[in-house]
Amino acid sequence: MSEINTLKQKFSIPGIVTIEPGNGGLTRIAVTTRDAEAHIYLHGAHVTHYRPAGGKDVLFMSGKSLFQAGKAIRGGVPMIFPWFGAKAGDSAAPMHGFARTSAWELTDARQSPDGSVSITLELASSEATRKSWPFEFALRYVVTVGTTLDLSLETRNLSAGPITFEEAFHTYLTVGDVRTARVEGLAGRDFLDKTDGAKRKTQPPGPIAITGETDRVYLHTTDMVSVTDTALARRLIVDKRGSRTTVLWNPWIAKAKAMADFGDDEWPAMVCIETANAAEDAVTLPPGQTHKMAASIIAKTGAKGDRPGTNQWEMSGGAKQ
Ligand code: TA6
Repeated sequence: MSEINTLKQKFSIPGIVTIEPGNGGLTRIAVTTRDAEAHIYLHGAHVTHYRPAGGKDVLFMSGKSLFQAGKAIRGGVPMIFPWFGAKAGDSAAPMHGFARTSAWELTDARQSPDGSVSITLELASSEATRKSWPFEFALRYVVTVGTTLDLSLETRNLSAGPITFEEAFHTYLTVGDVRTARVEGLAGRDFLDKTDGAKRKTQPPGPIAITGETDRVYLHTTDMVSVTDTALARRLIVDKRGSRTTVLWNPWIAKAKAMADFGDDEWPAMVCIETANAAEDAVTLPPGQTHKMAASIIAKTGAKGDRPGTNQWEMSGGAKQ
């Protein structure tokens, strides 16, 4: 029996969750609830689509993305682990780690009483991962599809000693026009400016306008970030827990042209707000311990939205990691 049929038998929920061949024939989980729909590929545990009921697509997907083994999908929410960007001291290692090009295992699909659907995918260390990262680990990624898109990644250290890793939900948000969008929630934070030799700078007060290639790693920030998109008359909010880094990226014109899997004219339609632990915020985890990073992606149409620069989990009384 095919992989898809086996998975369908075990995990499908009639009318809510199905498993199907997606782009490039890659196995895709399709979730449809009264509140939203989403697509998640086993390849890279990659969320490629999330649309709240009655709303517009929240995640940007490049029309030129590849869908093939060994290649990252361009758009949606690439899963970045265990290093961010280039691997220090190993130019042959894949950018952004191996998690986004690995085959993850679907291990659970369930609907909650509130109607949201949680999909669990797992990835464990293997001969393949040890080649570039000689440590034992287990990842558990829970994607919850409802009125918000909630992502939760647990990393368990199965090694005899501590492990140090970087991680990110490299989230591509759809905007009507990045040139008129404004990003809030990062004022006063230090960042590494990757368009300027990774120089350390401090974000001035006020909303951020994107006026050129922008590639900034904001450090030691646990705050919610919002993108006010006047072109689509909505605010997209990325709230988070267990993350101390936020990355802001738009390739702009030249970089867009330089990416074969990204349309030359696609850069105005996206901005990445990445929930991460990277650079100085890399995580060091003792043996046997587990670290959790979570994000909540919220689309508010026309509303004033939440006050940026705070953490909704805290405001709702949730524990802060
Ligand atoms: O998160 C921003 C960034 O690190 C940029 O420097 C750019 O490289 C982007 O990620 C995309 O990386 P990728 O390997 O997916 O082409």
